[in-house]
This record gives sequence, C-alpha cells and structure tokens, in this order.
Amino acid sequence: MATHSNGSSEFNIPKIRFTKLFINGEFVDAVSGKTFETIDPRTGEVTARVAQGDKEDVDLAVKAARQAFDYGPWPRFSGFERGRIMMKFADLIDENIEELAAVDCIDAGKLFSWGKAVDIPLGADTLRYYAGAADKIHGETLKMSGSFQAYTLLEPIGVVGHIVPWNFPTSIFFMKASPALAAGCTMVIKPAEQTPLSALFYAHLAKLAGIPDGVINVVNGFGATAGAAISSHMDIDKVSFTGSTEVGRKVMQAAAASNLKTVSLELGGKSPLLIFDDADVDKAADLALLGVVYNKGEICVSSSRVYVQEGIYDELVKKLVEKAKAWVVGDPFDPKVRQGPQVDKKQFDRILSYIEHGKREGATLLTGGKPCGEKGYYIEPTIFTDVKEDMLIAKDEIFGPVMSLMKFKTVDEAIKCANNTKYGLAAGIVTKNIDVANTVSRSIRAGIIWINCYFAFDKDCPYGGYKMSGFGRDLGLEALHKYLQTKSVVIPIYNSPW
Ligand code: TXE
Repeated sequence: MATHSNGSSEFNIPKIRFTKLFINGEFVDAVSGKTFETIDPRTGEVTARVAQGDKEDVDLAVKAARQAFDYGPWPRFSGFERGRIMMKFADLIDENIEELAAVDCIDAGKLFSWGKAVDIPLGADTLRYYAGAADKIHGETLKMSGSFQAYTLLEPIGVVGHIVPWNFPTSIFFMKASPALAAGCTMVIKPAEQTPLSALFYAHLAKLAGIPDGVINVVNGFGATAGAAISSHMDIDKVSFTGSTEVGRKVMQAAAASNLKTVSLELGGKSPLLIFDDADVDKAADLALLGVVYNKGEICVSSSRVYVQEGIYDELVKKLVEKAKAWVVGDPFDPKVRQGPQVDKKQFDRILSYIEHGKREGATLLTGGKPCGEKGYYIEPTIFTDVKEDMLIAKDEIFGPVMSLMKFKTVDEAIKCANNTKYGLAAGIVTKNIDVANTVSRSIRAGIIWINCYFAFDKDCPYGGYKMSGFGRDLGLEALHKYLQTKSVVIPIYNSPW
C-alpha cells in the first residue's frame, strides 16, 4: 500500500478573492443570479460558490469580445505593444505565485510544490514566449505569374472561445490564451466547472497589466450550457477545446451546425511507454511510475500502457512495485507528498470502477487498487499485470494512477502494440540503442515522442494529437498560427491591361 500523509493541510490556504464572471473588464454576477459550488478534493467540502454562467452570459461576453476586436485597441496595437503588456501580465503572475499555486491546489488537488515550481512558472513563461513572438508575425511577398505580384498579411482570426479542462487549470489557460493574445485576438474563456478559481484570478491580473476591457472574458459554468453556448455561437470565429474525445466530437458538430467556426481539439490519450532490454532498470522503473502517477494520472499524455521487453520484465516489475508502495499520497500542501487527490468524486468513482473492471476482466492487481485516507479523493498508485490488449483497462483512458503492464519480445511487436489504440497523443521509448529509438519513434503514430525521458514539455515544443486524440497543436510557434488567418493582397506590377 502507498504511504498516506495527512500533512500540514492548513499551510498557506488562501482566502478566495474572485468568484464572479469576468465580462468586459468587470467582475459581474450571472444574469440568472445562479451560483455553483467548487469543492476541495482534499476533503470533499465546499471551497467557494462561484457565479454560474449560462448562454445569456456567454452572449454578453461574446458581445464584449466582438466590440474589443472590431473597435478596440488590442488588435490595432503594434505586436511590440501587445508583447510589452503580456510581459507585464507574466510579471504579475510571478508576484502572486504562492497564492496562485495554493488556489490550484485546493481547486484541482495539484501539488503545491509543483504548482510553484512548474505549473504557474510555465504559465507565465508561455505568456513571455508568445509576447516575444507578437512583433514577429509577418506574411510573405509572392511573385505571381504574369503581371501581378502579391503579399500576404497574417491577421488575427477574431473572437476565440477557449474551453479549458480541470487537470491543468493554469498551464492550459495560458497555452490557449497566450498565442491568441499575441495574434491580436479577443476571447471568451470557459474554465472547467471543477476548477474555475485560478482563471478568475488571471482575469484580474490581466486587467492590472493593462489588457483592455473585453479582450479576456471568463465565463464559469457547466459544459452542456456555457460550453455548448460557446461552440454553437454564431459570433465566435474559432473554438479551441481541450477535454474528452466524446465532448470534442460535440464541439465539432456544434461548430459545423452553427457558423463553421474553425476548431482545434486536444483530446484523450492512452499513451504507451516502451522499455527495451538494454534499459537501466532502476531508472526505467522510476520513469514508468512517474508516467502514470504524475498529476495523479490526470494528464492526457499519461503513459498508462507500459510495455516491457521480456529480458528485463521480471526485474522491472519487482522494482516498480517497490517504488509504487513507497510513493507518498496525501495532502498536496505537504512537501513530502508526491500525489494529491483526484479532482472530484466523479473522477474518483470512475477510476475505482475501472479498477474493479480490470479485476473482473482477469488482470492481476500487483499493488494499489484502493482509495486511501479517511476523507477526500485519494487513490493508491495501481499496477495491473497480465493485461490483454483487448481489456477495457488497456483501451480506455482511465485518467487516474492506474498502469497496465504488458510484455513484448521484438521491436516490431512493440511498435504494433504501441499503435494498437484509437488515440495518438504521446509515446515514450527507453533504450540506449539509437537505431531502435529512431525506428520506433518514426513508426508510432502520436504527436510527441519522448526518448529516455517523459513529460518533457516546454513552451517552444508543440504537442497535440494524431488519430482520435484530436488535431491542431498547442505550444510552439505552430500554435500561434491557429489564431491567425492569411489574407492575400494582389497588385499589378505595371499598369493593368484592365
Ligand atoms: O471532460 P469534459 P470530463 C478526459 C478524461 C476524463 C474524461 C471526462 O478521460 O476522465 O475526459 O472528463 C467542457 N460543449 N479528459 O467529463 O466533459 C467542460 O465544462 C462544450 C481529457 O470533465 O470533456 C470542461 O470545461 N464544452 C482531457 C471541458 O469541456 C463542454 C482533460 C472538459 O470537460 C461540453 C479533461 C459541451 N457539450 C478530461 N461538455 C485532456 N485532453 O487533457 C463539457 N464541456
């Protein structure tokens, strides 16, 4: 059983300052006056009540964003000026890092230490990265055939709807908002209903930094109402969605049925980690465990399918189980803790029901498989072996700390297993053999491949899905282009014959 720590849970718990909707530069109540509860996953108790936005509120937010796009200064500023304001926004994030990390901790169950070291700084640096790109957006000069020449302008796509999930409330907020801001777009952001609090804090900081009213609007609310109102809105030009494959399909259908807005989707995954016989077993076991328990398995690129070559299989399994048993699960404010609670009761129950399913399907539970702690939504790191490719636990995205461990013999078999999924988000390869690493990385159909590492993300490295993991890339300069469109301007070289 994994170690459970109750830790120092009263450490740094902030008072929640922002709970309303943020529309046209003001915090406002929902038109309906309704609110909903956001729950602390460490205890299952209510943290705060936040305004519950609905279609009417999305309409107001889109109106503000449209006004800001059509007549406001943001798209008309030079890229340099937009970048300067975005840099200031990033500095304000740094100044509030403790409070922001604590807010994500009590809203999403994320480790406070990781929030401070990774999530929040990455959010600020993502803003800085795109701030640096804002004055380097240019088109091309084209030599047309005949007596014409042309140039292209890269223009902002317009009003963007960002639908954000709950697993990375800060990082995904900035993966979406930063390139859109740099491009000169205005936006309506809907955070997940489980984790609305940091998005509202960012709206406040954006205003302090000097981002004009109407450029960033935040509408908290539920998917079927506020989210659906964004994807079907007639005056939103693009929707950028991160979430489940099932909802991604709905977003695309709503976009097609409304105004044919462009869509980008970052969806689920069931990523493989392939460990070859020449790997350092101890390091590979560390990587495999981290791949499935990082952020409590609530990460779309989690390496939830681990394939180990037969020569080191037994030794690796032994090490993995030892490490999983020593893994400390508990209060995410406690610096000793490596894994906090699942985001909410729904995800907690869903993960436990997959674990029961795995047992019923005949997989062997090596370790974990149970909740831990007296309250809150904690689950032990869980490892199944004797998993068959057609079992549900090997096919579905569980989104929890649950690993399916399988054995392979040859490189070809490893490639075949890795690709045996409807998803294609990420994959990991552990080997010292460069030929194997090259062959396998080119043969796997996934948007990011990590060789002898995992979860190595950075702002300039794009990632996104192949197959049913979606399309469009987040991060990198490629993501900037999701928020731009090309206009060609054609001019005669000398007097037109017309
Ligand atoms: O996701 P949803 P849920 C996967 C993961 C998880 C499963 C279910 O496997 O267990 O999805 O999680 C908004 N129109 N991922 O149910 O519903 C919703 O309000 C428009 C993977 O929480 O997809 C939230 O803001 N929007 C993933 C966002 O979509 C709608 C991250 C995601 O919620 C909507 C999260 C609708 N009809 C879950 N319905 C990843 N790729 O990282 C919901 N939403």
